[in-house]
Amino acid sequence: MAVLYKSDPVRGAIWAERFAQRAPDMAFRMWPDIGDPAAIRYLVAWQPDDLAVTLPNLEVVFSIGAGVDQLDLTRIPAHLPVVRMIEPGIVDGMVEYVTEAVLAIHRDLFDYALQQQARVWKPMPLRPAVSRRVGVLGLGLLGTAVLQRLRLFGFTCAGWSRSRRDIEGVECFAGDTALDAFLARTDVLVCLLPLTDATRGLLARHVFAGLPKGASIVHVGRGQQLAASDLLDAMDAGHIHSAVIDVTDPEPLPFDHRLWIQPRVRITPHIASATCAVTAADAVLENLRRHRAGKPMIGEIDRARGY
Ligand code: NDP
Ligand code: OXD
Repeated sequence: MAVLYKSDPVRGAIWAERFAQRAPDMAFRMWPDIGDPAAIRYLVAWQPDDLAVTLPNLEVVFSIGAGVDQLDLTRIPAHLPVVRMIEPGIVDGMVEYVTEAVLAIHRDLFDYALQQQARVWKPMPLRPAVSRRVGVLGLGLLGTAVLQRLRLFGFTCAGWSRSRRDIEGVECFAGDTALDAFLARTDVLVCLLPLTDATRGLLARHVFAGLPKGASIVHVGRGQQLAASDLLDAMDAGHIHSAVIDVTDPEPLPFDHRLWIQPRVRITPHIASATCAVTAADAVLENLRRHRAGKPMIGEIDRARGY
């Protein structure tokens, strides 16, 4: 019985070592050296291409990332469970990234960077964290972890999800009908939604208009959720103050894109978080054990919902 890994080979070497230590009975194959295709029961990949169709005895497809939007679910036979990556490394990285971004916005670092360029020494009033209302779109694994950390700084926190959630110290909004009320109370909007048909293009004109004047954006979901030209228009109009953007459409962001040159936009190349090879291998090993024992796996997606 074998696992086929199709992703970054450098990290793959760490996975191979972990599997050899912790599951010596399970052969670990690294694409394109797949060996006997009939022996492969589990596939770990960012993009499986047509492997999910051609491997005759495949039992589960594991996404190497937290998101699954990069998978073409129509090319994964309906009987195969699809499992996303849930491991502590991704959570820690995202909490760090969003916390830094929210603090940079809160402490006016975009304005101070511009002042520095102009050699201007001009303190601005210091606002208490409680007066800054942070709102997170998406209250899943990552959104919840981010809010739990931001609360510790004293920010006034809220979140929005599809179904109703209950997170201590966080005002929770649910469903499309609650979106406007959520936006109206949000000074720093963080997007941690999965990309689905319902969230594609969500960060657009009406969302920016629904935020209070002077609000800022931290976008760490997926590039296709953001209408970049609407954001730039809202910034040019002075309605949105600043934006931290980790995901763009397309990636890489084209050299001549206007986002690069807007002085209150900070761009990073989709690095907000990433799986940590050791803990990711452990997460898949745990799911293999569960699957073999007939137990539910952690992170199995609902294909109908798309996440
Ligand atoms: P989860 O699946 O755990 O959570 C998703 C959340 O989004 C849930 O609360 C869900 O609502 C909510 N949601 C989904 N669709 C809608 C909708 N139409 N309306 C309102 N709420 C909705 O995902 P994670 O927290 O693990 O990850 C979120 C995303 O972060 C990933 O899909 C990926 O795109 C992105 N990501 C980005 C990374 C980066 O480096 N930039 C790294 C890792 C992930 P409900 O609770 O009701 O189900
Ligand atoms: C992920 C990502 O989904 O890296 O894991 O964006």
